[in-house]
Amino acid sequence: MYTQSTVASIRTRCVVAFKVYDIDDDGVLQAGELLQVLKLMVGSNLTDADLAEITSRTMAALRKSDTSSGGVTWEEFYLAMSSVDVRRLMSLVPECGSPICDL
Ligand SMILES: [Ca+2]
Repeated sequence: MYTQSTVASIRTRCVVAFKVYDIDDDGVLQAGELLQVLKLMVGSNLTDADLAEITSRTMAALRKSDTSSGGVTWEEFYLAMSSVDVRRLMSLVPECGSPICDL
């Protein structure tokens, strides 16, 4: 059970993560954006085929509705992130104070 402050922290981390992934800032996470961020995160440790597979699976897991763009809305993203061990997942997102949080 999360405390109210932990829930707020999780939401803040989700907001930061969504902003990182939503490169064109249109409010929808597209597969191409997720792929670009994953490439930056893993460098050459995975093949393009592996990254495409991870992107496809992740988008399918995040998407709850059939949006016209095929992307993932903020609401879908937050709902998905709230239903898993978010603290563990979001440990990949740097703490605020790092340059990536200055979005
Ligand atoms: Ca976008």
